[in-house]
Amino acid sequence: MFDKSAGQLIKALVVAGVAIGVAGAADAKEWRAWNIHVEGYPNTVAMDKFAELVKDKTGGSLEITNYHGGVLGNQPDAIEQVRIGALEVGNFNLGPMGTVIPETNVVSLPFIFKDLPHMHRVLGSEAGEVIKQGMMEKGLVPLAWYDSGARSFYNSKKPITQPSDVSGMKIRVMNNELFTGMVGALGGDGSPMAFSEVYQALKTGVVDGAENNWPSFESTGHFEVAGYYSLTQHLIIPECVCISKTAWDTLSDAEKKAVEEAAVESATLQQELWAKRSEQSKQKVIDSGVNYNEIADKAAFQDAMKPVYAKYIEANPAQADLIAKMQAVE
Ligand code: BDP
Repeated sequence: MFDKSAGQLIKALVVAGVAIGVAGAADAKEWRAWNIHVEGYPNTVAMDKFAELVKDKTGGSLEITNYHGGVLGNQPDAIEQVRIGALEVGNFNLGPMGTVIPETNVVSLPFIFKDLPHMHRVLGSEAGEVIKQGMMEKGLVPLAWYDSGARSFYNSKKPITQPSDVSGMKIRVMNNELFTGMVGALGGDGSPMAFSEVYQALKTGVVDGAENNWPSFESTGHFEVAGYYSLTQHLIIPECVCISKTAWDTLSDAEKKAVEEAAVESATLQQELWAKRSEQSKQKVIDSGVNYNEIADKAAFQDAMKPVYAKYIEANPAQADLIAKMQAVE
C-alpha cells in the first residue's frame, strides 16, 4: 500500500517537475535559424553573431539556434518553412525567393545592379521598400541585407569570353525561371538544382558548369571539379536576415527593436567579412590552378539579356515601373 502511494507521489512529482521544466523553457522564446553555409563562411560567422546579440539585447528572453550547412533542408523549402512559420529565421538569397514573392524577382534580372554599392543604394531607395513590402506580405520580415558579391560562370570545359562560349553547355542555376532563361539566352541549357548537389553533378559531368561568387565557388570545393572561372558578374543578388512574420508578431516592441538592431549589426560584420573572404577565396582558387579570365567588355553579355528583360516585363507589366526606378538609381 505504502509503496504504491509513494510510487504515485514520485510519479506526480515527476510529472509536476516536467511541467515546471516546460513552463521554464516557455518563458524564453526559442527560435531556429536556417543557413546554407559552412563554418567559417561570412554568413555563418555573422549569423552566430546575430544569435549572440539577440540573446544579449533581449536579456535572454529570445534565443536563436543556428542550423548551418543546410542541414534543415534546401533553400526553396526553407523559404516556405519560414513563410508559414514552421521555422523562425532564414538567411536567404533573394534569387530562389522570386518564384513565390514576385517583387523580389527584380533583383534576379541579370546586370540590373552595376556593382555591390549600387545594389545597396537601390535597396535603400523607394525600390527597396517595394521589395521589402512584397516580402512582408508573403510572410517574411527582412531585417538586414547581407552581401553575396557577384555571380560568374565556371565550368569544366573552357574559358568563357563571349556569349557563344556558353552555347551547348549545361549550367546549374538556382531555382528560378529567370536563371534558366538567362542561360538559355546565351545558348546554354540552364538546369535548376539544389546547392548541395552541384559538386557531385560537376564531378560526374551531369552539368558542365554553374555560376556563383568567389566564396561559394571555393567553400563548396566546386573549384576542384570546374577549373575555368570567367568573371561575367552577371548577377548581384542580396541576401537577407529574414524572420517569419508569424514569429515576429509574437515579439514585444522592445524585443523587435533588439532583434532588428542585432540583424543590422550582424550585417555590418558580414559585409566586412565578405570583402575579405572574396579576396581570400579568389586567391585560394587561383593558387590551386584554376584558369581565371576577366571579361573586359561585358556589353555582349548584357545585350544577350535583352530578350530576358522583354519576356519578364511582358509577363509582369506591373513591375516595369519598379525596374525603371532601380535602373534610375545612380
Ligand atoms: C550562394 C548563396 C546561397 C545559395 C547558393 C546557390 O549564398 O544562398 O543557395 O549560392 O547557388 O552564393 O544555391
